[in-house]
Amino acid sequence: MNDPEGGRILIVDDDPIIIRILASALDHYDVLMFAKSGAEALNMIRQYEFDVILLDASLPDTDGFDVCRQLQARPIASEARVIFITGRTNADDETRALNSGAVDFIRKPVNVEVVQARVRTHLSLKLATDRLRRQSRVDGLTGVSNRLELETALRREWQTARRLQRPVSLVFFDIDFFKKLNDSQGHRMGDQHLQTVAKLLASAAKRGNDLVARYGGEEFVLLLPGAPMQWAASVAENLLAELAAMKLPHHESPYGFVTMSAGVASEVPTDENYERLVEQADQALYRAKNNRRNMVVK
Ligand code: GH3
Ligand code: MG
Ligand code: MG
Ligand code: MG
Repeated sequence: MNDPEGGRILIVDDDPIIIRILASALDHYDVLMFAKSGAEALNMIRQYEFDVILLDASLPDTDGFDVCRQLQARPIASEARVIFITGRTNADDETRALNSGAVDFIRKPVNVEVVQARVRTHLSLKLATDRLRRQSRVDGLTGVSNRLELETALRREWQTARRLQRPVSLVFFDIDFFKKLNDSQGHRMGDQHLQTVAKLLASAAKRGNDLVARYGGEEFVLLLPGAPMQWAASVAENLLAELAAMKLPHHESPYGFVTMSAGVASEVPTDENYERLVEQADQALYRAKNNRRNMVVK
């Protein structure tokens, strides 16, 4: 089995000899850091994201079990895989380690090849899980977020906005006469247009928590937390104008080129019901479609 690409590893041990042995066994990984106490380890874990943590059970200030339990309480750091390394011979320790959230347990004196093999296995699993999690949030064709990710983000931003009493805006976009575009230019060309539109919308998601998602076939959503209605509407107007200016040919459309319609909704949350915002944006889009299309309705 090959060593996986990447890998950020933290070694926690108060014994400098052990640190030296493990460091040279694992020096081919991207990031290798060391901590000599529980406090030092927790401090590093607060600052950096590790994939695998090799954790000594006996530390000067606390024990590894306690460090491991504290790790589980942190949402990000808890994803690091913890492997205990200990000189203790007590059989209960192995159970305690596994029950406190560790994935593996190695006894001292360490066999370097065993450490390498176990780190390799756990790191591969961790990186594969990360990859799958990333993929599960992204739309395969366009690379923007998928609907599931939009719903997660919207729920989170709705709560934040409710606490801060600021608006959340949502814009629904739908490409006009897309079925006719597919029929006349072929599905592959249709796919390319979807990618073009996704890229255009992504360019408008400028701030940290802005998000673009593909909501369905040729329907996209732009989530703009903290943006008032007028701001979201003008972002939408600009995007429609930019798409129209590309003049992507569409002979079955009365416009002669590819256009899209948009519906905007904005609200300062007063309750839990974020779905209302989705319905309002969707209804505004529907009005744009029943009007002349290639327009923004709010
Ligand atoms: P309107 O202006 O009212 O929005 O009309 P429309 O034709 O765009 O809307 P309609 O909902 O009738 O058609 C959407 C089309 O989008 C139908 C479907 O074949 C196409 N579509 C959905 N997903 C994909 C995809 O992944 N790739 C391609 N090429 N086409 C898709
Ligand atoms: Mg120790
Ligand atoms: Mg459409
Ligand atoms: Mg549609």
